[in-house]
Amino acid sequence: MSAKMAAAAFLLAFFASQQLLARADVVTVSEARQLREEVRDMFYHAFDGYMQHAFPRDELRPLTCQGEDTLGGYALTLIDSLDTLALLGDRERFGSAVEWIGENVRFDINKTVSVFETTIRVLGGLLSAHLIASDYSTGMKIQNYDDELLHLAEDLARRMLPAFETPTGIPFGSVNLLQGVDEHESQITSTAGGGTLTLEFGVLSRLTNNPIFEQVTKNAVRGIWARRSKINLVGAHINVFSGEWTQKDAGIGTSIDSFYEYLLKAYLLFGDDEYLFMFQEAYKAAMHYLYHDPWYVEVNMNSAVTVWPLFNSLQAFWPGLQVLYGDIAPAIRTHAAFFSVWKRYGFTPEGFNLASFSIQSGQRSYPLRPELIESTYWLFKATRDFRYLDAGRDMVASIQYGARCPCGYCHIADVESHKQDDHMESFFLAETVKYLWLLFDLAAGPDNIVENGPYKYIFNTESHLLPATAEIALANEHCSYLGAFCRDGGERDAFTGISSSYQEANDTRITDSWMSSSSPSEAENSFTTSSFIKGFCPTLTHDQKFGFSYTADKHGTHNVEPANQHQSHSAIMISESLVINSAAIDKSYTGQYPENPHREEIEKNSSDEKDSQLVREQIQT
Ligand code: DMJ
Repeated sequence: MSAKMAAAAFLLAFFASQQLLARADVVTVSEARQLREEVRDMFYHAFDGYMQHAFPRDELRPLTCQGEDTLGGYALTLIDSLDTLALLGDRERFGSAVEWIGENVRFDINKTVSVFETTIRVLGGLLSAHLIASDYSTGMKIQNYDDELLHLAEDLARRMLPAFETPTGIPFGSVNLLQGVDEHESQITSTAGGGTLTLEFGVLSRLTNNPIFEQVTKNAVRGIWARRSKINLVGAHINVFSGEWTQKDAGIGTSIDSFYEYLLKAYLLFGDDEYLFMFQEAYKAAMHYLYHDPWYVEVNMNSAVTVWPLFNSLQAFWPGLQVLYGDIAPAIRTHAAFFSVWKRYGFTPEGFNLASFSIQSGQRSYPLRPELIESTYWLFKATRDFRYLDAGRDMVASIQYGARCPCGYCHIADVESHKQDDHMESFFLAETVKYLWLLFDLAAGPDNIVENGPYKYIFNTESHLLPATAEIALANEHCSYLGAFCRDGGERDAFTGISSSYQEANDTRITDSWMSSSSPSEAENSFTTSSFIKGFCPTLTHDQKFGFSYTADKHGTHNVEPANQHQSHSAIMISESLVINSAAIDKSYTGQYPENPHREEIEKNSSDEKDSQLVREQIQT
């Protein structure tokens, strides 16, 4: 079994690298311009289809040309499309959409909504559009705009605050916008659901001078992080009252993905190094226990035993995140592997089993997800390697050929038969098309506010643009685009604020020499560390961390205690038993892909009987 899986993984990786080596028909700059125009047309086919057939319902049913309410019934797709309209330079539609939303959208409605989805799509959409519409330097300022979207965003966030009233600080998954949390609301939420709120709520706090939004969401992240396992992994689902993990599979995809994303991005946007500290620890553990070059698997968060040898399509954002962190070499390899799955079917299925080398049963669909395109964009931005444009061209072709339908773009129900499904998630316009357009515009010009604009932009997980303005970010006090800027001494000025041009400041190009470094830690060693707080590249070692101490109580739970903010050395305390346990797991974990040869032994000693059962069932599947 193990040999078969290793052989399959090898073949797939080989297949992937061969495909990327075959560069016969490279996208030229003029073709990139054409592709950019084709993507613009894709946007309008879907956007106009939504406006004509579905607006003001939430989402479009693009096969039957109707609308459906999928979130709160407040024109979700229009809100999610706002900053894409601005990015495309469509002043007219952007202006009238902002005006309509300001006049018509209200959140005092008796609807129970997902805190996560409402935050990333609606709050994120409103805030990014507000920041564009209210600022001359974006080139899209709307005359007579009077902060209507900011007021709506604040009202919406206030209505979600009751969700955070839990003993752990981790919010309920859903909240009623009029009445607070329903009496029978589930106490179980996902890690991504509780840990992907900091960017939007943090921006809101900084724009309204009301710290409550930032506080509750940071508290939620601390609540999750404090319950990480002894080997620094988090599970997929947690009880927000008891703090017990109810689903202990750790991974970088489904139910967890954007928890990692927001740790790094909250640091990049706000300059709060507590997030960086958490990210570094979490990232290190993910690369140690989940990464089987070039794939990622899911493991039990306590024992590190592989439970799911599976690529799931949500994992595909990870190489993009690695670019932001500066860990480029593994990002390139993983992207190539993930793209090989796309090439095989024309789309990525929701799940692809790495053991059987086939689509995971019940996970055959492609609901127009952006993640692989997102990583393609970031890798092109970092490397300027035209193979990423080739990949983008392939993706456009697949979507045009397989997903275009009468009134928009359809989900693909089955990536083998390419049967279409009558749905178009709002993230198709917020993210999928946006990343494609950014990719080709970057190759063609570029001519957009992300690349040339007055600020660096951090993308929320729905791809909404959050600018690192002086009001939002602590300018010059942290290293934005951490890895991407830290490898080249010549570019260091870019993030200390002395950059010579905006374009340069937003440029994440890497030089060949960067490629030879396989991890940020290697690069870190070559920099002086003392000036971090003044704005040099972060090179924090554990000894330089301050702010929080992490201790384990007798249950193995990590408690977070505010430490003296002024102390200059770390206050990281790890109990002896914790060190011993981690070492034991480390030793037995050989990293052999995809099964741990000591699995049975670990399972026997593990108290997680139910998990072991799950492992067996899933491996048999
Ligand atoms: C989007 O809503 C966001 O990207 C989220 O982080 C994951 N799911 C979808 C896209 O796949």
